[in-house]
Amino acid sequence: MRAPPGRITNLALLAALLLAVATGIGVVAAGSSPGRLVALAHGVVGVAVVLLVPWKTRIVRRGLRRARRSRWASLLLAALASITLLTGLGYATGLLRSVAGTRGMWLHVAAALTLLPLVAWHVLARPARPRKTDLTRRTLLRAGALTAVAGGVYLATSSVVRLGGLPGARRRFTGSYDTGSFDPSSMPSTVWLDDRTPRIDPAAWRLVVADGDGERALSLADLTAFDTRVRAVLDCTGGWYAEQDWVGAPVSALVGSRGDARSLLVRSASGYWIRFPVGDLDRLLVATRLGGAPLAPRHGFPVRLVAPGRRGFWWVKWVDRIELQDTPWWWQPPFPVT
Ligand SMILES: Nc1nc2c(c(=O)[nH]1)N[C@H]1C(S)=C(S)[C@@H](COP(=O)(O)O)O[C@H]1N2
Ligand SMILES: [Mo]
Repeated sequence: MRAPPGRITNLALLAALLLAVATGIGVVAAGSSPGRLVALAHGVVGVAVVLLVPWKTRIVRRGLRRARRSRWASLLLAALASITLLTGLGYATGLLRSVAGTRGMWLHVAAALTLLPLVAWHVLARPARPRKTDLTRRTLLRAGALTAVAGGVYLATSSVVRLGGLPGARRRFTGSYDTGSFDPSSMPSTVWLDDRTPRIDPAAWRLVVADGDGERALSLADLTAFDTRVRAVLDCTGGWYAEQDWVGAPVSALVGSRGDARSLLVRSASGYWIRFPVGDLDRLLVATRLGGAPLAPRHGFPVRLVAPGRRGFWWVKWVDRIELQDTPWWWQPPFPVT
């Protein structure tokens, strides 16, 4: 394709970046199969950004010749964008799983989050204003061609990964790699942001259950009396997953009258909390055991939530209260804030 006018390239790049952010957030949220499509879209959008790089480079060269003082910010932006793309591609293929002991997925997300304010500044400082006349058949054809080529390159890359037996072929659709399945001692333990393992005295600890009938405090012995087994995949947005056998009490056996409740608030002794749609209730387990043994403190002792089909950040550790509420489940920050 002949190079489009610079303004069109800039607008295309901006559109691709916005899509990359939207689908990226989608992948972080996705825990079950329908999320596959979002992950696929994220990959294709990433390739589209790479395809736009040669055209953008021409614009950047012209800009640099003007030697503006803000050029350092622009170069930083370019560097962060490259890191985001390289760590994304590296983690997806498995060619670059970690850098200096830090998981590539984490670097990808961190670079992308740092990039966002810079992109916002860049768009404000050098606005590429769309014109009504941009929406020609030609532009649409170009956009279609770019999407098709990006899709083709994505498919070709994933075939190479599969046929070449690269580690990337063994990751889940979320991008995560198996780390310690059926071997709890080699399963990583993570916190979402800055949480800490609280010191808990199991004898004094209680799980408070609040529902339409009031509040009850259950002891650890009350909970270990249950032995429902659930095999489920814990998939952390940091890029690893582990399938394990969990044993504990089904939430549906602990809560009584549901009344008109719309959500279940699950709170940790650490202050961490998350709200589930009430429709999830029958799938949730308050786990007391992992792989046949009591939970390790770092994995949530005395009890932690098991939420099959949901990403790791829903699996609240060190649970001390579950409460049915009338509040809709989406009435919470899109991701936990601690
Ligand atoms: N209380 C609390 N529970 C939490 C978190 C946290 O920060 N605090 N992190 C969540 C995240 S992001 C993940 S991936 C899983 C990790 O579980 P693990 O440490 O047992 O592997 O716990 C979840 N439960
Ligand atoms: Mo996580």
